[in-house]
Amino acid sequence: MTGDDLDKAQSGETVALSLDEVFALSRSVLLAAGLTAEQANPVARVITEGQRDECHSHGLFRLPGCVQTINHPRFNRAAVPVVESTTAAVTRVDADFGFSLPALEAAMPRFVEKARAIGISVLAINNCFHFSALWPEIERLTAQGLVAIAMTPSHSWVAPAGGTKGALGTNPLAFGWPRMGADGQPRDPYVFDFATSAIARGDISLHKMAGKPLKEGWAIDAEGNPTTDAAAALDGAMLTFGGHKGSALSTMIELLAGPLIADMTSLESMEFDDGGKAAPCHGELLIAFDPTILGGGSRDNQASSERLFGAITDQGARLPSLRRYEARARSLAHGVTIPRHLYEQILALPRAG
Ligand code: NDP
Ligand code: PYC
Repeated sequence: MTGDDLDKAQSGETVALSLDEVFALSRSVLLAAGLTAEQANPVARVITEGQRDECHSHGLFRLPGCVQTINHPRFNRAAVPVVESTTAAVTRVDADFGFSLPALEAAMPRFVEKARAIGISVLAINNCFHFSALWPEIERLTAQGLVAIAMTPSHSWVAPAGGTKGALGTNPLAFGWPRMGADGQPRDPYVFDFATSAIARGDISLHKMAGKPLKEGWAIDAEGNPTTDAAAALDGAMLTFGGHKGSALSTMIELLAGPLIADMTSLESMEFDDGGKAAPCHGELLIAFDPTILGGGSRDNQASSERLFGAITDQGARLPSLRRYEARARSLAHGVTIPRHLYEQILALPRAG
């Protein structure tokens, strides 16, 4: 907790929670909403990790939306993921119309084992409701010494470059590279995880709640005019980052984590939702590489990657995830603070036990 956070907590604007309290609160709300413990535990863990790393759009803020998702008629509260080992490189897991995270957990051992055995492993998650940031799963893979990529569509809230209506999702893309310190000990991995929209939709909602204007270039209103008003943006369409480049990258994610793995695009996910305002339901694609096999040991991949990271940081630029790692250290030492209105919104939800 920073000094500023402490002031706000003392003035009553925010509420201080330990990480154990964040997990217990999340779990009890998810159980009361009707999830099994097998579904609730991985979801509560990722919400806690999001709050711990001060990723406010994907921490406790997501809990009311998870309850809304669980109450959607197409959500399966008793979902049991089914893992299918398709080829030497490919694993598929059917999430059974539950959340993505329990399916990922069920498939993870086989996914990792295949990367270790043949150097590359592809995991297709199907039929999953998806609300979470991708870096927690990327970090699970880098912790095993693997290089990893993950991507997923969402709902069609985002206009393509040159267009005026939602056709693409906010489609996150995440990448992780494991790092070793000079002492041979693992250090925080290089990880980026970003929406291919100019900003995550969750952040637009947070701007609306805080009454803050959006940056120019993030969104257009329902008539297709540029807007910095969060409510108008939520009714209109978001824009991709980087113009036509983000638009193409987002389209690639639609194709790879949609039709390629026989799952829904963001357009189809939005139709499937049928106005229920649940988290998007679709597929997710993950790829893991074992650097010891791909590099064949012919070159010190850590020395050259560290040289590259040094060339970035030595000129004052920062690596992605540094903000998160600093927030994590703070939260592990002192817990987190959340806005009181969010805490009260969560306390108003039914809780188990
Ligand atoms: P941001 O734009 O805030 O950050 C994107 C990435 O860039 C992060 O890895 C961040 O690291 C890094 N970064 C930010 N600023 C800098 C900088 N100055 N120098 C170097 N690196 C920097 O995130 P988004 O709004 O695009 O996305 C937020 C989250 O939303 C993601 O975790 C994503 O997975 C999630 N999301 C999930 C969706 C889903 O369907 N499940 C859909 C869309 C988004 P750091 O965190 O350390 O700042
Ligand atoms: O913030 O864009 C977003 C988002 C969509 C699904 C989960 N998060």
